[in-house]
Amino acid sequence: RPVDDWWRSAVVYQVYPRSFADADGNGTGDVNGIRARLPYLADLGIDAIWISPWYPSPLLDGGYDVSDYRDINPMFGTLADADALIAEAHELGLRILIDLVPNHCSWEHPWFKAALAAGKGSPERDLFWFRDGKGEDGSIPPTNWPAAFGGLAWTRIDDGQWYLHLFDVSQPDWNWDNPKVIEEFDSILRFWFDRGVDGFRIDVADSMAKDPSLPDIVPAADGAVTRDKYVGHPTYDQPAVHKIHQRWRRIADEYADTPQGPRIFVAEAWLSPADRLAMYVRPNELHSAFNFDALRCPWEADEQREVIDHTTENLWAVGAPATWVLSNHDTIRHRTRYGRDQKEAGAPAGTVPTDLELGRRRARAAALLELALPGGAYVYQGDELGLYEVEDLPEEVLDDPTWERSGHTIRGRDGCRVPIPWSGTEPPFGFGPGQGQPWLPQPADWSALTVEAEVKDPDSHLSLYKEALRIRREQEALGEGRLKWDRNCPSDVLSFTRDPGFRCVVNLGAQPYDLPAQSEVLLSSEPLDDGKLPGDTAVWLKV
Ligand code: TEU
Repeated sequence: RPVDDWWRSAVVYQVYPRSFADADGNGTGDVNGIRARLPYLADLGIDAIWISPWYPSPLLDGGYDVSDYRDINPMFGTLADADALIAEAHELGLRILIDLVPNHCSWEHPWFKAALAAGKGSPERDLFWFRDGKGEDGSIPPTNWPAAFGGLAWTRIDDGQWYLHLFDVSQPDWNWDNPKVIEEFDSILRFWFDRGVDGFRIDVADSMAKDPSLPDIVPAADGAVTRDKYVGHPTYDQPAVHKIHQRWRRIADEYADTPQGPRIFVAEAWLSPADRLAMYVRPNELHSAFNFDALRCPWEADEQREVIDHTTENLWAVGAPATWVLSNHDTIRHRTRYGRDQKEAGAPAGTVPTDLELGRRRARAAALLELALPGGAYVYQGDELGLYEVEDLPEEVLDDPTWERSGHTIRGRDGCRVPIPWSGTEPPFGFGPGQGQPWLPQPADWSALTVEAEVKDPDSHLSLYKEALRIRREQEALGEGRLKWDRNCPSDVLSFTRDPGFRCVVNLGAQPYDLPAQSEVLLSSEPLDDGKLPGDTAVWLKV
């Protein structure tokens, strides 16, 4: 594969630094913890690591509330540690992507503090969205926009003005119509590119531009004001957002001829249908974008096929690769989703029953499907171990702002952020040195899901991932390219070939399926039964 195109078919491993590995024993993961585990990641067979925000932050939204874009959170380490991590990863052949959070910062960012102090109409306030309220006393918020974690997207301050925060009250939105904001982010990109990072994952890449006339959101038929991203929405997918991405692409391209090769972007934008998402990955914009339609798709053959076709058609039309993702730090882990009634797969933690054994089988099959599809793929830390969503965390440890802002009714995203079990038979499972407990408690039965336990077991989730990634590197057919569906299979079976000489068959139903005779099995997610593919099982064949 041409090295310049590595990102078109890369398997990228997402590290959530708080929960990955704790070198200094304070109960929170850190940069040196990641460094110590780089050999594990290289051995797993991934191409790159994406590290969720590691910047100074009060961690009111897990670090997506950044107070300094050019440093490392002291809880996680130092800039020198980050430099060492980048260098050591590169030596092992692993590329490093970091997280850029351009829609908002933390209320502890010095520019926001200065804006609060500077007062109405000041240039400092113009870096954010400060507005007077409506009504005689200005007590009616400027618009009806809801915030992501509950409540309104506007908060009133002492002098009577309101500021905009599409997410938490602690995350004021930057005003991207202000040239100083634009220049600041140019400089932040260069700061990290110059330190050697290979690219950025762009947080809420569809939201930076707002309709400056600040219209209300159009309520749904029942009058509810939701976060649905309809066409023409005042804060999502505004045409002006593309100008920002085009500008960043030019900056990344300035680095294309350095010995390190191209620097890239992956967009996080919960946008569908796929033709709207495709706008973000046109040749002069971002390189790739997570496909969340696949993440949201139930374990159902027709729907899976439709998402795959729709995604690839739209992305290929603009020359971009597909980028598959099954889980991340915001969603119910897919082992759990697939173990639920598929009509309620994405329901909040603790609200619907889950069959974890069924989820385990399907998650293994889904891994083989994802890694056989054309394009690149993301693996969220712990998915390679078959971790499930921890749905019964004690209320007193819940940390996600969703819990607080929903008035303690929605448990939020902590259940997919529980620290990784590395070794041993009881918590903290080698997450940190000694017996100190991590910031979120791990379930006792994760003793069977530690890296140490799974490395030894050829039938473990980890062994399946390693073998799949090994074969993926070896098979010319995998990675970028096209797929061809096999017609005439039962409706519950997805079967496709990739040239040269590769077939993937996934049985999403319950009835065993007769595999084509004389095919050589490269890998299967469960043992085959006399030439038959059992239900909820995937197989890779050489043809
Ligand atoms: O998430 C963006 C986002 O839109 C999510 O809130 C999404 O709607 C939701 O999680 C779907 O379940 C990003 C980060 O990934 C998330 O962790 C941050 O909280 C958010 O941005 C704000 O920075």
